[in-house]
Amino acid sequence: MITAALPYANGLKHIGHLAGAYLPADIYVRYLKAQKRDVVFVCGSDEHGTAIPIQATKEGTTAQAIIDKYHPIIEQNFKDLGIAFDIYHRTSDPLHHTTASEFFANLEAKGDLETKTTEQYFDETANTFLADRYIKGTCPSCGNTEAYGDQCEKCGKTLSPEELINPVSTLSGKAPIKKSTTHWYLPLNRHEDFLRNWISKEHADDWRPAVVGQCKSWIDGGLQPRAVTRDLDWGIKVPIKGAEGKVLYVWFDAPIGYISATKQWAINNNKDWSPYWNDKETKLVHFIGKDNIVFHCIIFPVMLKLHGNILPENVPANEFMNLEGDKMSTSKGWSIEMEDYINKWIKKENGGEALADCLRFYLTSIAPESKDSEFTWKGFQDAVNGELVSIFANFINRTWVLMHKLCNGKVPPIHPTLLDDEDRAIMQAVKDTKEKITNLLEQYKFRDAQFEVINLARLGNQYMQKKEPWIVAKQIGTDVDAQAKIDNCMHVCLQLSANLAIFIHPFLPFTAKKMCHLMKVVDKILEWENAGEFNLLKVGYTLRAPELLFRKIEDDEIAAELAQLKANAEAKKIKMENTTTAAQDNAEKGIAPLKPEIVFDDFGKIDLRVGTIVEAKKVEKADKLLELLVDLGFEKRTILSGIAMHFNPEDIVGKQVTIVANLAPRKMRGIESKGMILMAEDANGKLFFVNPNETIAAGSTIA
Ligand code: B3M
Ligand code: ZN
Repeated sequence: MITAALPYANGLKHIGHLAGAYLPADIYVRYLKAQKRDVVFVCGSDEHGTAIPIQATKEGTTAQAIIDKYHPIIEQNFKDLGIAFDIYHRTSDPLHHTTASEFFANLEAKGDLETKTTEQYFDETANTFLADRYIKGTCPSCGNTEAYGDQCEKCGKTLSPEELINPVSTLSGKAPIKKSTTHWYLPLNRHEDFLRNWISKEHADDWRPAVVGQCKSWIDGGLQPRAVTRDLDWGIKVPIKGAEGKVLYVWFDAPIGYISATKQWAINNNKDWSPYWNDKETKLVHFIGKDNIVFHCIIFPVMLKLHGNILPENVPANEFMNLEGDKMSTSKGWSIEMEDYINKWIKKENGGEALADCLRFYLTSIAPESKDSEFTWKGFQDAVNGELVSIFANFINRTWVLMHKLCNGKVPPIHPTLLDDEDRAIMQAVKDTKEKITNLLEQYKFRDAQFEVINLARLGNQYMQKKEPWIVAKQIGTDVDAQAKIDNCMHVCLQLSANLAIFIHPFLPFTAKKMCHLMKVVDKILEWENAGEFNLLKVGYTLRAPELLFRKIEDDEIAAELAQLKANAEAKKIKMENTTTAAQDNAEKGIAPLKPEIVFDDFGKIDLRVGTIVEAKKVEKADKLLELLVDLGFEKRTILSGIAMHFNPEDIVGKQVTIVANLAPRKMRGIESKGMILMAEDANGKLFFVNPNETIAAGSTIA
């Protein structure tokens, strides 16, 4: 059961994401499948992050519209880069909502969760609690003034809103107040012994040191109950009576998305999903980036254990990949989006898939497996030209050209009496390489494993250079063994090529496919058990004419990419400066940000009338409320208004006001309020009635 982190479906994903989770997962899965192991590889969109509705508000659209836009784009981007999920699901799917709800209800019923009522930050202007990305402030760890309520993006620290210094609402820009609310918590503190044992003892040696280290320091820092519900309207409803208006915390529902995805895959393929999550023999591996470690190594495992599922056997999290000397960041324009690479490189030319493999190759060659690494366009060019073109493709191309020239395009026979040490050394090297690559892949060392494949091709070049079949060809007629020597050399080179196809396939699937085409074989040849064999291509079999596997990357292409990167970053910087200064200016002037656009019909539904206040009195035990009787011309209505702190009842009798006349009645303090009075509020919070500039008949319409 292989999972790759579910990307938030609110924007394009960059090649750092690709290198961090999806590419290594894909390599691993292709290798397992080549071994004919029973494996399911799931991924999909994470669609409940609070960043999504916030972005929707900013862009004047809906959260649903955002996820519906990005889900298919990201799915297609992965396909174009050869990432072959068995399913790309989404957490907005009803199957996921049911799966996550049931999961929660199960834990709740067993007493594995606890409820707590606490004071939490609340935005009075927006009338909402402020969790996660709805609140910003200064990071207590690194001083970044733009840290969010769930995480500081600068230093990576996981935060709670309470830890932020000078918190402000990201909705109104105002300082929040505290208000009491009840939530469900996952009491991680109850599971400290289990976690300590499982991580620091059982997995101390087979998990990456950085993963074990991060977990240990989390556990040592003291495990606290962690809230798994939120006061929000975007997400999966908490399936409990009395929890109206609350949803599951996105990090509670998202990992359950792996299970929902498996269920959907099973439905699509007529299989049973359950063994993949419940059978003790199943090996579960999560591929993620380092910012997701605690969720996959601490929180989700506790959930899985309580729910009776299997636990991950490994979580080979990667460090980060930087870009040209700086942190990769889409919002800063300092990144290479998968979409952009695909459009600029892959889609632009015939056989562009080879360029998908070029990217895969370079990313794996600098995979940040044990420390942060760095993508540079020059490095990309060097890796492609220096290794893929001059070593790997060169060996295959020379083999194909020569076998057509010297062996009539057919696999030549082998002449055993003429086999020498060099031939035997190559055969042994293939067997050794198989063992090395297998061991490395089993240990999630993709970078070293890929290096071994190139190394084997390098040996192939050296072998051919020593044998010089093109020189031997000149002795045909004088040396009776000349053709036999050529046959042996070309036979070895061809069987080596078939082995190279098997080895390169998990890393560069498009290339392996093209090699199958050149060899005129089906991809069954790529099965791992075939590796190490020297009879993969049958003697006498006709092979296709040579075709180049890769082209060179030119200097001007690299220069253009560098220029583009700088231009993107500059453009984003200017855009950000403009929007932040505008937003800051407004916030300083006390101007609230504009709400999302509505259509005329939305406005048309509201019935606004002029009314005259005929009676006014205080509501008992409610400091803020006045009970008003308002004449609307056709009737007199009771309306409660939160203006008691601003006006004396006796001063406002006779005043004209604007009423939302068709608002559904609401009961407050046992009194039914039928409608709402519109008020204007200035930056100091002073209230003003909104009324016609002259007295007019009560009941007059406003439109
Ligand atoms: N969406 C965070 C991320 O993309 C989150 C991963 C969920 S995995 C269950 O980094
Ligand atoms: Zn920080």
